Amino acid sequence: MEKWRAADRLLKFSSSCKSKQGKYFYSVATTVHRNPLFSSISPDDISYFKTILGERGVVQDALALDAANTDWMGKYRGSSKLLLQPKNTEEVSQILKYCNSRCLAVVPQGGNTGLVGGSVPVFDEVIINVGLMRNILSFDKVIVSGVLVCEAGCILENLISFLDDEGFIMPLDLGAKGSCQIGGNVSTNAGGLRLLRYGSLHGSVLGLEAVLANGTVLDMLGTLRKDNTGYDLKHLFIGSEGSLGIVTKVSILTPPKLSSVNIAFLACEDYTSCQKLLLEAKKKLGGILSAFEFLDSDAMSLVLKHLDGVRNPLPPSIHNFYILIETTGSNETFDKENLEAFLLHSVESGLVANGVLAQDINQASSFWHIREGLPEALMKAGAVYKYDLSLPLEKMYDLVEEMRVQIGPAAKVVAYGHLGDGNLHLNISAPAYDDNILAKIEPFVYEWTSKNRGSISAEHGLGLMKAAKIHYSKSPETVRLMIDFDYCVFELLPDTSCLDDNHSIICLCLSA
Ligand code: 2HG
Ligand code: ZN
Repeated sequence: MEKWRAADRLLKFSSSCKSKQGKYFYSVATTVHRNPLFSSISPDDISYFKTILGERGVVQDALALDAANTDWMGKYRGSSKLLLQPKNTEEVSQILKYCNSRCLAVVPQGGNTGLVGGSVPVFDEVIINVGLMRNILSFDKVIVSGVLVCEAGCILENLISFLDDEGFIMPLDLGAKGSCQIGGNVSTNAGGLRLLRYGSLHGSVLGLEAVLANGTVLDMLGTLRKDNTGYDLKHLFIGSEGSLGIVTKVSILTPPKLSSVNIAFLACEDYTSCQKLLLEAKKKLGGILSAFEFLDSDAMSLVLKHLDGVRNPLPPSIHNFYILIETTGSNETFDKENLEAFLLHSVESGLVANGVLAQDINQASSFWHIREGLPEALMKAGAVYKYDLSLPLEKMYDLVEEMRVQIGPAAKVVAYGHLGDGNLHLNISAPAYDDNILAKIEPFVYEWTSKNRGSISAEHGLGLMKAAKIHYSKSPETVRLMIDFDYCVFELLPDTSCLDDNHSIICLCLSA
């Protein structure tokens, strides 16, 4: 049998030829082929899983499978016939050990809210959904102050409200919080709305537990701030999208909740003003600045059109850009005065054309709803091509404008994102998926990003959509090392089957 090493696996992804067993996805040259070395589920496999998980943990119901096979956007669809729902780490370990011995491909799944086709099967992989592993194991608010240890299936919003009652907050917040799970957040290194203030999960995750492909449980669930004993391997699991193992538990450092939160919704006439405003906000609001989000006028029109109950808080004239600024601090009077003075100065200096400060919590959440509702509004508008890019701030909007010229009237180019983090969400909205539109977007968008030394995935991961595009953001040597490393992990595991080809049985991503 032909032996492909990991490098060949990536080449397979980038092949554009189509065959009967290949699948074509909404991205140029992403045609993948089912690895013939993988087995198919047999009745004996089902019986075995029932002995580990009981009847309820082995799901073969068509409706449930349909949901688990399909991603949030309805864009990526697998054909798995089996969904497993382990209740603890030991069960995850037994499942993986067995799948490895039988050469059954698996896909780990969390809340299935990912946007790059990483959380659903490509073909008939066994879906391992950790959603039943949702216990909070400990919360230390006294000794180490704010260390939360929980299982991977905890829904982010539940953790947020648990911590709120304890007087703390999650360092991570994102629009999908109602469904996404912390294990998926960690596996994809989700960024979100608070990264500007609290940094990435590489900073706040203190430890984790993960299960490798052969069932080995790696206990790295430390709660220490400092630990320099050898390689800090947890970082490899943060953002590796399930390719090295399934994250089953995490420990996270959570900051104390601060009492004064203020939110302003502003309009700017040009992108240069947005950039200058960010610089000014960093200088003048410094430590209390907790979010700096932007959307352009096409994004605003779209959200007003497609989301019920959303209204523009500013007078009806259309501005070119909108900025949401949030401050979080501990001195109510001082923080509010500080933000008001900043806004006044920004209006007087011409950076801000118009603006409003939220007067109460309802108004504050209605401002956030405009920004957080954008992905849903885009879904309602029709087909959407999504690009999650890190770019140098000064170049970011040039790409949007060039893309508009490139695409013409066939589709709407909508831009928003975490301006404070240099993260653009470039969305191209069309009435239906159309190869002619796609051909205008790709590879242009990737080449442009690469040329400007940006990243083709700022916070969503590579998934199936971008696995073969990694070279646009990483040098050949770096990719080579990643592949060697991945290979090495699996090579070193005793009793690991299916290593000849597509050696990682956990071949795709655990979605947020
Ligand atoms: C957000 O920031 C998410 O709202 C989704 O990362 C981005 O819809 C997108 O492209
Ligand atoms: Zn985002």
